Amino acid sequence: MSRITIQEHALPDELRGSMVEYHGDHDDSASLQSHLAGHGYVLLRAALDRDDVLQARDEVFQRLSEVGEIGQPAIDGIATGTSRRTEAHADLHQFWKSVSEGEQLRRVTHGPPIRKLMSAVLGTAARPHDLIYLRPTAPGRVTRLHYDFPFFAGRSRRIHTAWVPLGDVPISDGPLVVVENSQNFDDLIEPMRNHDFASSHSNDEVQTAAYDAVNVTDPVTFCRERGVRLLSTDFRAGDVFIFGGFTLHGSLDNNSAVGRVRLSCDVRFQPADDPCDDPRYFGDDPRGSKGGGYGDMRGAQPLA
Ligand SMILES: O=C(O)CCC(=O)C(=O)O
Repeated sequence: MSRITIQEHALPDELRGSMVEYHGDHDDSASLQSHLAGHGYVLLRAALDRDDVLQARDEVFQRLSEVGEIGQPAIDGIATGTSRRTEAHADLHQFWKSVSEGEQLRRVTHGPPIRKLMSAVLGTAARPHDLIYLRPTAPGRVTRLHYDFPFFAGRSRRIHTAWVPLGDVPISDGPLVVVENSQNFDDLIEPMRNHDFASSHSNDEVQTAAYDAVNVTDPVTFCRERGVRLLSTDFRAGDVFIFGGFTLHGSLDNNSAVGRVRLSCDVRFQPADDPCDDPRYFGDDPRGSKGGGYGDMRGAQPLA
């Protein structure tokens, strides 16, 4: 069995916990919101059609296979350790945009089932951002802990993330992780809540607010100091994990013993009635937080 690590620190058993599954009605807004408020997240099993999700996985990995990064059968997602992406595509921005806008992928991330689910969570008609973050995470890679609020605070303050595993993502492959009870860390949350990100959201400012305070030490020490655990689970294709801007999260390290790339997508939803004119997240070619849109994302860089 693979070692469980986060940012290359072994995760001791006593700091490991399982995310609490939501077993209620997926249409019951009050029940979903109460779970969200209590835990800081909602984990829904089999909320999306598994075959749809696997088709999206296949679509993405076929594109990465065409540039030599993923072996065949592509749907297995095994990294080759090589890449012809830069030779094959002069414009990495356009390449990544086209992968992120694949038809099967968008059916999962923007189709009726997830909209219905997110509308129930928000208690009002929900609208997804046009910009999505598709994350093929090769073995050895990780997402550091951060809060999302600084990125998305602006025109809407009710943005929630739907994190969608595109395939089964066991613990060994470095799925999403959340810090238990982090929705109540007022010392970290209040400065973010009180900051005026609507009028100033330069990338530096946002990155600093999202990452710096929680990464002064490593995640294991951070959790020990606060007396909390890191929560994750073995995700399956069809699951959806939902959280707001004040839940501290990142990923475990991808320690897949077979070299499998962890594939997931994070999609932001907000009330449809809130302004949707933020050029970072809406439009034909959204600029993203850093300004370079899809080309700025980690996924735009070759896997090897
Ligand atoms: O998938 C990951 O590695 C991180 C996802 C994330 O940070 C997010 O959904 O906000």
